[in-house]
Amino acid sequence: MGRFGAGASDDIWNESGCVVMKVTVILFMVVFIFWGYVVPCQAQKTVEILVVLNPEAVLRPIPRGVISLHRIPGSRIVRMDVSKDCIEEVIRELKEQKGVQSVERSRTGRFESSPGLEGLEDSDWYKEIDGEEIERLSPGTGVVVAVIDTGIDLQDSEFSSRAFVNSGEIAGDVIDNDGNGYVDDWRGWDMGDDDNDPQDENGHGTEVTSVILSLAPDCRVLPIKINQGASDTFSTADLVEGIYYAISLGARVINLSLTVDKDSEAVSLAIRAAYDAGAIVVGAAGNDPGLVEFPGSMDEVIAVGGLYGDSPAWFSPHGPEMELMAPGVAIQLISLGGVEVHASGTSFSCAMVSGTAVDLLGMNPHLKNATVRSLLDSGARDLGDPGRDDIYGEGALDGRILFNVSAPHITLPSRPFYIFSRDIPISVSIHIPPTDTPSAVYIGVLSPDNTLWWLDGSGNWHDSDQDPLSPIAWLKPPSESIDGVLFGKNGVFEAFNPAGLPSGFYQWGIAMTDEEQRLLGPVTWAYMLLF
Ligand SMILES: [Ca+2]
Ligand SMILES: [Ca+2]
Ligand SMILES: [Ca+2]
Ligand SMILES: [Ca+2]
Repeated sequence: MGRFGAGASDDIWNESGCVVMKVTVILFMVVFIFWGYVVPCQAQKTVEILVVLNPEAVLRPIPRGVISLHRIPGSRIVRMDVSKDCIEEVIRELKEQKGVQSVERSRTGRFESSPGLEGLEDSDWYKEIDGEEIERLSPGTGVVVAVIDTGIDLQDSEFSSRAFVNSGEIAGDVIDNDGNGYVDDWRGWDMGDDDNDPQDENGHGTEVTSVILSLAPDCRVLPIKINQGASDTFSTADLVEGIYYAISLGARVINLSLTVDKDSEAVSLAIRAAYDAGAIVVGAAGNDPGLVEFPGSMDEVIAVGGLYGDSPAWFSPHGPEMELMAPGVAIQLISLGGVEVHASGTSFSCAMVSGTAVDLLGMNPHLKNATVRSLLDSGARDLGDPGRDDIYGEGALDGRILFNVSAPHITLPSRPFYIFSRDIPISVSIHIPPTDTPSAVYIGVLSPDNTLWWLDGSGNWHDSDQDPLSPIAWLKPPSESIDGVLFGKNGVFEAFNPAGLPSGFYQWGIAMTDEEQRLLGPVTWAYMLLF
C-alpha cells in the first residue's frame, strides 16, 4: 500500500488483512478522484472568482474545486478558476476563512463606444475643446498613460512609435528581467489572452488612443489589453490585474473608457491603489442615460460625460459623481490599419480628459494627481445651473480657460495694450499656478531695442546683459500660487510708470522653473505698445 502513503494506514491494512476491504477502498478512492477532480472540473466548466485577502494574510487551505489560482502581482487579490459545480461551496468556504476580506465572481464589463450615427455631422471636437490651447501647455513629453482597453495597433507606426517601452525588460529572452511577474513584457501586456503582445484586434483601444495622441503627441502609451481576441467585452479579473500592472510600470494617467454593471470590491481596491500611487484615473461615465456607472462613480475616478454641442449627449448619464464633460458624438478617430472612423460614446470624452491630464503633467511633472484634478475642474467651462451640477459636473473641458488656470501668465489691461498717455501707471496682473514643488518665477520685459530687462524681488529692473537672470520670487509649497496685481493700485510693487521709457513694442514674459532650472510650462508673453 506504499503508493497511498502513510505508514499508519499500512498498519490498519495489515491488521485488517481483508482483501475485499482493500479493493473497496481502492475503488472508492478511484471514484473519489474521478468525481472530485475530473468530471465537474473540466476547463470549459469553470468560473473565475476574485478573492481579496486581508493585509498580510495568506490563503489556507485551498478549497477543493479550485482548479488554478494566481495572485495578482503587487496586490492582495487572488484570481481563482473554480469548478462550476463547486462554486457556491468554494465561495462559502473562502468567506469563512479568517484571512479573506471578500470574494466575488469575475464579471463582464464593456467598452463605452457605439457606432457613429447616420445623419449627424462630425463633431469638430478638437476645436470645441480648444485643443490648441491644451497643447500649448505641453505635448505631454514622456508622460506614461496606461490605456486599459482592447490594446493598440502596434502594426501602425503612428502608434508603435509612441508606445511605452519597458526599459527593465529584455524582449525575447523568455526571462522576466524586471521581476514584475510578466515574462518579456517589453511593451505592455495582453491580460485577456495572457501573452506579451497587446496588439489591438477590436479597434476600440486604438480609437481611444488616437484621441489621447491628438492632444499629447509626445506621450508614451502603455497598452494593457484586457479583452480576449477581438471581443467587445472583458472580465473584471483582467481589469483588476491590468490596473495593478499599470501601477507597477509607473503610469501617471490611467484611461478607463469602460464600465462594469455592478460595483466590485476588487476593482475598487485596485483603483484606490492606483490613486494612492499618484495616478490620475479617468473613467467614462457610461453610455446609458441613467446614473454614472462604475467605476466612474468612484471618488478616485474623474467621471467624464459626453456632450453634443453644449448639451449633454442623449446617452450621457448624470449624478453627483459626474465631474467633467467633453464632446462625445460623431467623433473622428483613427482605427485599426490607420482607417478613419466615426463613433460616439463617453469612451472618447474620457480620452480627451486623459490626454489633457497628460499635457498638464508634461508641463509640470511635479504636479500631484489631486492638483491636476483640481486644475482640470477649475479649468472647465460652466454649463447648465451655475457652478457644479449633476448634469455637467464642473462643466466642459475648455483649453482656453484651462490654460489661464494652469499656466503662469501676465495679463495687461487689454491685449495688445496701447499706451498713449505716459501719466497713467500700468496695472499688470500675474497668475502663478500651483506647483507642488519649490519653483522659481521670472518676470521680464523685452524692450523696443531688444534688451531683456528682468525684475527682481525688490521691484528693480536689471539689464540681462549686465546681471544674470534671477527670479522675482521662489515659491515653496504649500504657498504654491500667487494670483494678484504686480503694479498699480494694490500691487506688490510701486506703480510702474512708463514716463521716460522709449516708444515702441514691449513684450512682457513670465516663466517658472523647478529647482533643477527645468522650465515648468510655457513662457507666456503679453504685449504692450507705448507711443
Ligand atoms: Ca517583466
Ligand atoms: Ca525578458
Ligand atoms: Ca495578444
Ligand atoms: Ca454648472
